[in-house]
Amino acid sequence: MSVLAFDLGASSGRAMLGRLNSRTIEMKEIHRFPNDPVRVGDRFQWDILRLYHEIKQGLLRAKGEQELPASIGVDSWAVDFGLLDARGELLMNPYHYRDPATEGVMERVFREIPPAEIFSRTGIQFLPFNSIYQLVSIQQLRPFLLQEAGSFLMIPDLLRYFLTGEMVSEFTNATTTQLYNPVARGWDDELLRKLHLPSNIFQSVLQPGTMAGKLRESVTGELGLPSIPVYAVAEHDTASAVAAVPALERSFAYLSCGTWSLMGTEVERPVLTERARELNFTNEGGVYGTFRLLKNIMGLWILQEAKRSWELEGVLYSYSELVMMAEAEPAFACFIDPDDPVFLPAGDMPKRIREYAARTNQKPPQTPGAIVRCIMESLALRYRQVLELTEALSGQAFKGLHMVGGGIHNESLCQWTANAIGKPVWAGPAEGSAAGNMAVQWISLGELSDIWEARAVIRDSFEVRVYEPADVPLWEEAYGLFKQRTGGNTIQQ
Ligand code: LFR
Repeated sequence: MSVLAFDLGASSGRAMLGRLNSRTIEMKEIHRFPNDPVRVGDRFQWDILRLYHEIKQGLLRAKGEQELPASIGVDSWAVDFGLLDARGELLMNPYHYRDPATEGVMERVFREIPPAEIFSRTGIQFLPFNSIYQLVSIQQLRPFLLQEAGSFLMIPDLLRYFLTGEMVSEFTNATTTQLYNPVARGWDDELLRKLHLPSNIFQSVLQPGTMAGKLRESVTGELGLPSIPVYAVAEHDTASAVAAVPALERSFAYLSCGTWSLMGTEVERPVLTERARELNFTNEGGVYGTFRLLKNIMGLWILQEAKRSWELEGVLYSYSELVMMAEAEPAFACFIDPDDPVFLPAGDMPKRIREYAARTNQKPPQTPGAIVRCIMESLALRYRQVLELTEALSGQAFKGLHMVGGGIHNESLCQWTANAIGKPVWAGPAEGSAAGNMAVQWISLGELSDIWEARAVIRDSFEVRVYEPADVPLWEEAYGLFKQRTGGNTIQQ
């Protein structure tokens, strides 16, 4: 039985058709499209209608395949949303989570509600772009939007609404707003009240795996398709990626590696301790009653933006060229803390890295190769640091690390990660989010019995490459240096 997964990342989206033949998944990319956010003045926004257009193109391509999908699911990055008026029409272009307007908002909110209270109510890490702070920023800059708003829908909810006409929210992604209470299992009305945000715009929250409507008439008419069911899958892309981790054991650590690096473990219950808050870990909703105890690491974003800076200067490097240039550079020359807030907004990363080096008494890297080496080594060492914190917080010792997502195409990064953590890395699948999106659909359709069967099928269907650790003493020494030079990390504390 085939299913269709739309997986939208921060830089590209894809429509993947999955076929389950007895116990093997065949995945085919039927449509891929860029996701280019648009800067207008000093605001940074998603081109949501273009994304919806591309979703329709994906549906048209599915028509050309030998069998129509039995169902459809949409996942995307988290935290961003659209506001709709009482008639269900979009009031605004959703803002990009890297839009500068949220700067300083979190700190202002803390004057009204102490961070300890926000964390105990939501279990979510403090990131300046969480939906809660975006909403407060809208309240300050464009209050009429909230006065007019009839509903709030996260990006995948919104696209699903365009497809089906049904307005419902989905659990895994709802948790990332930092407005959802995982213990009370609902939107936190008290937080909303304290912030003077309207509570009537929030929709009921479905668990992943619930049928959430069918293609509406206007869509079936326009595209010449039957009324295919649309499921609420694990609509946060990271939740879908974690669902697809091909783990053998219940206790496992993962690193979902794309624009962001998300590292953590799956837990049965949110960890709402003081320690979790101090370390700024999050408890995002997972599939089938689980939670994702994890931490955001800035990830390959820094490399993507550096590449873009060189492009703007007129030099176009491919990722493999950049990685090869990095491999030719001397090891451990300069480290950054990838989670330093200076690396969050879009902009000139090579310059920011050089400034960071100067600020921390290191020799600033000059060539693209040296800069990329610095980024990749620093990421691998930061992974080691966050893995240790994950172990401490969850009281587990992991035998190795599962890496999923497009970042695993960077083989040196996988190898250096294994070296840095001194444990094997199991890399695969690269299309983790799409696989997890499909798995939830197949479970709902009765084709797979549960998430553990899905993980076993994923393990058998995709290559999982093993990277054994090497040069461990050298990396151990480098880890000491990394900690010295990057100490005082604000996100970690
Ligand atoms: C990864 C991701 C992260 C989330 C970030 C912003 O694609 O969904 O989990 O923190 O994007 O939404």
